[in-house]
Amino acid sequence: MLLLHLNTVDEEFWAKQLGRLLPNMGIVRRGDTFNASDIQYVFVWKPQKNVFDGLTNLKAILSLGAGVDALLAHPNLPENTPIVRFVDDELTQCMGDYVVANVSMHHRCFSQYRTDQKAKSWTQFFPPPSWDIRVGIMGLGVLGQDAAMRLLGLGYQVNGWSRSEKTIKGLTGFVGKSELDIFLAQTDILVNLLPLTPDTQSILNYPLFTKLCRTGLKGGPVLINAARGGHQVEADIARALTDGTLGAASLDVFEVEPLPKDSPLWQIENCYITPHIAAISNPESGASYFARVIREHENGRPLLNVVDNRRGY
Ligand code: NDP
Ligand code: OXD
Repeated sequence: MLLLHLNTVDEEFWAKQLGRLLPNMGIVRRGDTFNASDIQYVFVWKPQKNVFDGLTNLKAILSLGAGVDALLAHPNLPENTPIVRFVDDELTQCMGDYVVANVSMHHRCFSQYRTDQKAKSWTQFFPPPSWDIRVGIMGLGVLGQDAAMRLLGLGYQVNGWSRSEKTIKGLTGFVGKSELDIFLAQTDILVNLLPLTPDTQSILNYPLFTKLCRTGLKGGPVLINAARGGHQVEADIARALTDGTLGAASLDVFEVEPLPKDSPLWQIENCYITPHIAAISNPESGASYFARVIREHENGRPLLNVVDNRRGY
């Protein structure tokens, strides 16, 4: 039996989609009558504290989030129950779209021309070709690799930083803490697609911004963060954008969401804010992914995309 525990999304719609795809699996929602000990799979998004109470026969926890930092911090997370995270083509495509749009916007100096337009100023500056711009992607997982391929296809130079070595055609990879500074020194536009873990918490801070390359983009290096607000120190971003250490930033995620009304980031001209919308998936393709996970597992195959709880992603 599968229990749905999805907050802030249309749980009923997900239940219908999954019911259609898994006709032999009992599907229940909170409020339905069921025996907690019959639940084999629980599908969660922003779970409440009591979600796992009585679920003594769980085979897996299914996470609607691709990022599992909040789930891993759940106070009652059952030990030793595998967590399957969300990996989905539409989500990946949307994230790539977000990254490409923001890299292009900053590379082509749209914010400068917007300012000039408001001032009715005709000031010619020709942005360099994309092959002169170095984009550095932190995190070369599902989303980072896809964004890298998309940017390579547009002609950008792409570097990546990850925990383990990667061989990706056309991309220069840097590995671990010891190579972080060399990676940053070769980065004009920094894209963060790391998971939030104790190692990556607050990694986007002022000292890190000072290590980015200052010569590639006219206005200074750019930060794009579409991963988690916990990666960024917002006071440092505000300071760096104000004193020119950063030329601009595109932020989709924040330390506190929704971003509080009194955050200085709202007022900073060269800060581009979106409300955690970089990537989402529709329930049709999401349900077919989770139905496949369950179906294959019920047929004796290993679970897909299982989180390594010790690593934190
Ligand atoms: P993956 O788990 O597939 O990839 C994570 C990558 O980060 C891997 O390459 C990993 O290295 C690297 N990494 C992890 N820890 C470190 C470290 N300490 N130092 C260097 N590299 C590290 O994640 P996804 O690509 O699927 O997703 C990334 C994040 O994007 C999610 O965790 C989530 O927070 C965020 N997200 C945001 C969304 C939004 O709408 N804004 C939507 C979806 C996701 P290695 O390969 O060596 O293991
Ligand atoms: C996710 C997200 O992690 O939407 O899936 O942020």
